[in-house]
Amino acid sequence: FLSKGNELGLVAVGFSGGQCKPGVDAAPMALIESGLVDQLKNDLEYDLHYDDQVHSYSDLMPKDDPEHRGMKNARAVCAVTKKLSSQVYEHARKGRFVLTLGGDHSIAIGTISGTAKAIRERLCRDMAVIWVDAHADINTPESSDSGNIHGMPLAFLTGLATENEGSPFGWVTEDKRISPKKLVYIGLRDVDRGEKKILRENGIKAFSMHDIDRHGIGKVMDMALGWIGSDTPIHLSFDIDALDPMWAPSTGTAVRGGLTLREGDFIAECVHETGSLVALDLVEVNPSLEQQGAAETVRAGVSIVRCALGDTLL
Ligand code: B3U
Ligand code: MN
Ligand code: MN
Repeated sequence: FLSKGNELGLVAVGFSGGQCKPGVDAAPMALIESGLVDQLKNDLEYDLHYDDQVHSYSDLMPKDDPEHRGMKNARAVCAVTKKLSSQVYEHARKGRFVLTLGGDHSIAIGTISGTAKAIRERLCRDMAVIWVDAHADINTPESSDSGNIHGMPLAFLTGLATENEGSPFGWVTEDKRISPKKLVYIGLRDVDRGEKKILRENGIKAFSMHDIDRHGIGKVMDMALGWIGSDTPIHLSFDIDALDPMWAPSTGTAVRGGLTLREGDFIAECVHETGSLVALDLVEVNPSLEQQGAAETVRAGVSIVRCALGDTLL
């Protein structure tokens, strides 16, 4: 009921302004060159829709981008995510599955706002988000120590941080947001003190690495999907740093003690099996870091996308 046949909208967002390390902008190209698009077309039989001109977003970059509420590059992130939001919305509105290749995680402001609005209009449903990450990415501009917007997307998307019309993120209005009750985390292990308070006070569902150790990933997926409930459209936002650096070393803020490659794939497979997945983001692959590990990090990313899109072993 959710997506129309095998139609897939692909959006490549080589954007790195949500954090300070260059290189994450090269990820979409690296993922595509390693065969991702061919595999989606030939092995998984998707009908791909790219945007006719591959958008570089560079024409959107402001010349002057002073700090705003302590946020770095607020106007650049705003310009890219606002454009991205309408690209994703257009795909989702037509019933296509939307695959977005990042880019740092600030781009989720664009992707999730786009799908949330389209799903609301098309299916009259509130969408759920599964956020797989070592980090909670829910700092408000005020609670953030770094000022990096890739640590804040969920604050804007849930309405815990808001801006007035005319300010950079004033365009993220109610119709483009999700409820904090419809957000589920998997893989957390590096959460700021202010973020823990936000999670507690808003009753946000989170499965940390501790929970995965205690229950196993199978039980955790049952609980995560049970919390969301059946027949709820799901947007999966997958930060490659959820995986242990053993499997995905080439990422901006690697944290040890993470998911195995199989646990990451398993999460993607379980979400696919619900039949309710409407969109996937794959973010924070940075092929310029840890030269040795770049190829295997890209490979891990390709594998997660394939699993989420219905690749089966048997
Ligand atoms: N919570 C920290 C660190 C961080 C968030 N996301 C990543 N790192 N990748 C922050 O900057 O908000
Ligand atoms: Mn993240
Ligand atoms: Mn992260």
